[in-house]
Amino acid sequence: MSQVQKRSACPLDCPDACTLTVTVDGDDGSLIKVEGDERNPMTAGAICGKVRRAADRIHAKERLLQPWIRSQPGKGPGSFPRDFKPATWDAALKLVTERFLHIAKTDGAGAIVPVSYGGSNGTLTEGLVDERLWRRLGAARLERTLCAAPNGAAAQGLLGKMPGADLRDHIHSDLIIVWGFNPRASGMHYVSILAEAQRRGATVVVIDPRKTSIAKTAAVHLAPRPGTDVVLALALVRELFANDWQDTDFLQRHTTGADTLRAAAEPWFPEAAAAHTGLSAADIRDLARRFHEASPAVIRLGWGLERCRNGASATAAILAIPAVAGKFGVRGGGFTASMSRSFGLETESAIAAHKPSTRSVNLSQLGAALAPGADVRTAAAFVYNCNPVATLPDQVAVIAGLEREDLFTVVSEQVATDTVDYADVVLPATHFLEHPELDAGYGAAYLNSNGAALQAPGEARTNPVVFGELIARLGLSQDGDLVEPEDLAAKILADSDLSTMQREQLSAKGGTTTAFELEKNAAPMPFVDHFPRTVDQKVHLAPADMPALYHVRPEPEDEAFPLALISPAHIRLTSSTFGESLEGHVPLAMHPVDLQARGLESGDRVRIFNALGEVVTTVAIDRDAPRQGTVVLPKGLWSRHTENGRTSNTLIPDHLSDFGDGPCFNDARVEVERLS
Ligand SMILES: Nc1nc2c(c(=O)[nH]1)N[C@H]1C(S)=C(S)[C@@H](COP(=O)(O)OP(=O)(O)OC[C@H]3O[C@@H](n4cnc5c(=O)[nH]c(N)nc54)[C@H](O)[C@@H]3O)O[C@H]1N2
Ligand SMILES: Nc1nc2c(c(=O)[nH]1)N[C@H]1C(S)=C(S)[C@@H](COP(=O)(O)OP(=O)(O)OC[C@H]3O[C@@H](n4cnc5c(=O)[nH]c(N)nc54)[C@H](O)[C@@H]3O)O[C@H]1N2
Ligand SMILES: [Mo]
Repeated sequence: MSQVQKRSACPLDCPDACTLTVTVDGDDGSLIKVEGDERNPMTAGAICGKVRRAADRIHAKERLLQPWIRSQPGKGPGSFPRDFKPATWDAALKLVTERFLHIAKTDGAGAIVPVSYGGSNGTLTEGLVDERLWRRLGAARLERTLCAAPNGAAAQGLLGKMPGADLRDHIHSDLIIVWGFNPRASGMHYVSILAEAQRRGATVVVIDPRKTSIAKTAAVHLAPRPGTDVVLALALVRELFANDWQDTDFLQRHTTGADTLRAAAEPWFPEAAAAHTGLSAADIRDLARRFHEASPAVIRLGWGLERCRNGASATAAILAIPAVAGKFGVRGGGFTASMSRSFGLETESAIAAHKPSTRSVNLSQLGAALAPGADVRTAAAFVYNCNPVATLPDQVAVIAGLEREDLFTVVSEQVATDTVDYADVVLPATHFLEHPELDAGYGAAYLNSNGAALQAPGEARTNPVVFGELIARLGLSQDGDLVEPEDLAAKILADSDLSTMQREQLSAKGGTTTAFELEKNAAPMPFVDHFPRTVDQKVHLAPADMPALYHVRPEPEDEAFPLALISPAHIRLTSSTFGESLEGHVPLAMHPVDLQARGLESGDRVRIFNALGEVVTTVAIDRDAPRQGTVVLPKGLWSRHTENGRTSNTLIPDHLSDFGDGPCFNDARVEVERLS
């Protein structure tokens, strides 16, 4: 048997953007193995089990291999494939075209709602040909706020989304605060970076309501109550000013709004912050002192803390800390949040369509938009790059919307997810190894561009092909439309601000390039190589268009539901992706004292409930132990992972964050009781 090695890269929703070598059978092109390679030095040859076992998804029994059309009503669990008949692509797309044209004529095209997120997609399969279709059709505009919206609003307001320190530079740090990030599950290569930094003598501080594996090896672990980070960060800012530890020179030269920030922080003296966060005043004082004294000192900002009513304010206050303390300008100092803006990819002219002024729908409130009594009727939903039944807030409302037999729902998917049970038309989609992709990492500052490593199985088609075909069938094609992935990628790269060096590297290094200057072999540094992308290139500590920033919204307190529910990443899943291969029910993790108070023992069957609904599963004492008063049921679970088919999302309210209109997954408050 001959073997052929192909280059690829992982676009899954993870900061690490691993470069891959895919070994295929030279005769039939079938997959032999997927390995990490060295082109991206952060991958350094190692990848996670999810992608090493890519064959499990590619050949899953749940894999969709042909289009299907609903033949009888019965939307809901078990409907697929029971209520469906196999169809040709022609018949399936004909039906979609007819229904869309009819809706456009009767309700108006704004009644058609695209439902996509695309965290696990690069630029070629999300927001490109699909976006061209929705704009030209005049479909509802989707606000893709499901993740990083509060974080993004804060990073935009303060810094114009300036990328922070390169993650690999953290090995030079003396103090690293890992704040609301769990790399063991969410981006494993940072675990080795932390270990290397510790070996070199760095102090690691973890701020997380759970004692995660990195918290166990850290010098300091602070476990605040979920959603209280804004107060902790403001208290640290206050301590810096109160002790005259602020970097006055940096504040004057590189920031605006320091006085406003200082005033907002003023009420949060350590004792007040301790009462609010559940930490001790001594620990808060100690952390401020450590951050002041250490250099280089850096904050690795995760996403756990943005998912609440104060999410943008929390992110903003944390991003302000290194500016106040003057921690920039040294390698391994400052902060690292999302690195996704390292490459300035520009898609507008490849999309080639104007944004219509149709109604907008916030993905985080899809349930409300689909409700029968909604202000504007939604007549059709086209789901792709998203698994709304598993991942959106207020699951009960989302399901109620999708159950409507008068809603025409198209689902384009790789595998039969819970959402497929609510479809009218099912379209089989390609896996990332089966389509070309162009993707910038949001942790590792790498840009990957590659062709398909494998042939698509059955009749699976790539997103650009499907949306291109729909554009043609709907009569929306225009001369000069780019449709081939290679042409689209070339156009996007031509329009981007990649340097000549990066362009050369991209072709020479087999489809991967970095934000590094090769000659220097050193990553660009904030306030040395680049500056905030605000109008005056300064940090806007109190952005003019965010006047209510740092106003602390109170706890979503409810005596009947005293436990805070958080739903962090599961190590075996990527959001809900790979749910098909996770077996058994997933337990709720609880603190021993909370178990005891309810007469519960590990392994008991329980009902987790609030006013929105209930989840039935078991309880356990988890090794990533949550603090007292906080319970954990991971995100991304499928209906098969609990006894009653509901997941944490059933318990999550659909109110939005302070800025960015993001979901507030961590504002869920619940009670737990034993079932016999
Ligand atoms: N294996 C795997 N990897 C993933 C994902 C996955 O689902 N599985 N998801 C990907 C995606 S979409 C994203 S956005 C990233 C997310 O990556 P992370 O930032 O790691 O996101 P989470 O797992 O949601 O939360 C991280 C940590 O924050 C803690 N946390 C929760 N609430 C709070 C809070 O209020 N304050 C503080 N300080 N900490 C809190 C949680 O206990 C958790 O340990 O990971 C990506 N990588
Ligand atoms: N309870 C709770 N829920 C959460 C969160 C939380 O903290 N708590 N966090 C949220 C976060 S951080 C995120 S990012 C979201 C993610 O929410 P989603 O985007 O809904 O989650 P994914 O599992 O990434 O779903 C992507 C789906 O797209 C499919 N897909 C992948 N590639 C393609 C393609 O090329 N074409 C087509 N047609 N389909 C494709 C995959 O098979 C997968 O089923 O979930 C959010 N949900
Ligand atoms: Mo995410």
